[in-house]
Amino acid sequence: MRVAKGFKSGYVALIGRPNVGKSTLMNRILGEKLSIVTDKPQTTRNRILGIKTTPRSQILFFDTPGVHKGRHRLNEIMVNSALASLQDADLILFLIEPVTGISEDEGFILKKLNEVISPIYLIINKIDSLKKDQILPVIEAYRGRLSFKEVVPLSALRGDGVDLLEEMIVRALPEGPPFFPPESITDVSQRFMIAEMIREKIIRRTHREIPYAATVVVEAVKRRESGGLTDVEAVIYVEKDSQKGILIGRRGDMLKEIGSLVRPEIESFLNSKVFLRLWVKVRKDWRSQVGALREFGFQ
Ligand SMILES: Nc1nc2c(ncn2[C@@H]2O[C@H](COP(=O)(O)OP(=O)(O)OP(=O)(O)O)[C@@H](O)[C@H]2O)c(=O)[nH]1
Ligand SMILES: [Mg+2]
Repeated sequence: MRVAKGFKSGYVALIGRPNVGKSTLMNRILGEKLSIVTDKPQTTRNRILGIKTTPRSQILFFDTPGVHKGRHRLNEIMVNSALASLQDADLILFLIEPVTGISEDEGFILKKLNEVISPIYLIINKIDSLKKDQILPVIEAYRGRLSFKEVVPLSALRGDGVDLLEEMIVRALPEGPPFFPPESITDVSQRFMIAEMIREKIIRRTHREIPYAATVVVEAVKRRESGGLTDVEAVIYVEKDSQKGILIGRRGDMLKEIGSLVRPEIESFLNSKVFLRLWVKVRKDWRSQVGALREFGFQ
C-alpha cells in the first residue's frame, strides 16, 4: 500500500458500562458485524480489535467489555482488559446511554479516565430513543466531572452522527503509517469469531443466569476434501447440570434451534456449507477457576 502524505493511524479505545452500544458503534464504523451484539449486558468478554482503513487513515478500534462489578474472576478479567486498553489508546471514546444519572460503574470509569493523558471524547449514544431536552443536563453532569475534548451525540444503531464522529477521530490521530495491511479487519482467529457467533445466539435465546454461565470453545473447523462442506465442532460449557438441561432443551430442541440460527451465519462467514455439531458440557464454576478461564481463552 502506498501511503499518502499526512496518513493518520492510531488506536481508539471504546469504553463504557455494559450495554451502552460500544460494539454496535464499532460494527457501524467498520461496516461489518465483527463484535457480537445483544440486548443483554456483558455481551463482549474480550478486547476485540477492529480495523478501518481508508486512503488517508487507519483506525484501530478496541471494542472492550463493559465496565461493571461482578463476583467472578471472569468479571475481573473483563474489566481489567477494558481498562488496559486505555493505556494503549491514542484516543478514548467514553460511551454513555443517558437514561439515569451517573451510575456507580460510570463513576468508576470517570476516576480511571482522570488518570489518562490521551484525549477523551464523550459519546452520547442512543439519541434515537431520547428527547432532546434530556441530553443537555447529562452533558453538563459529565462535564462537571471531567474535561472532554469533544462531546458527540449519536445513534450507533441508526447511524446518525457516526460519519461526523469518524472524521473527528481521524483528526485526533497522529500521523503515521498503517499498522496492518489495508484488507485486514481484525486480528482475532476464525475459531474465536465462530465461537462468538454461537455465544450470541445463546445469549439471545436463553435467560437468567445462562447467558452469563455459558462459554463456547470451537474445537474443529475442517473443510472436507470433496463436496464443498465444512465440519464445525463446538462445545458449549456451562456451570451446572441444570443449565446444561435447559440449553439442550426438551428432546434437544434448544440446542437445535441455536444451531439452526447460527449455521447460516457461519456458512456465509466461511463461504461454505457447514455441518455443525454442538455439545454441551459442564465445567463447574469455570468463571472462577483460573485453569478453566485460561483454557477458554481468558488471560
Ligand atoms: N435505540 C438504540 N439502541 C442501540 C443503539 N446502539 C446500540 N443499541 C442497542 O443496545 C444494546 C446493546 O448494544 P451493544 O453494542 O451490545 O452494547 P455494548 O456496549 O457493546 O455492551 P457490552 O458488550 O455488554 O458491554 C443492543 O440491543 C443494541 O441494539 C442506538 O443507537 N439506539
Ligand atoms: Mg459489546
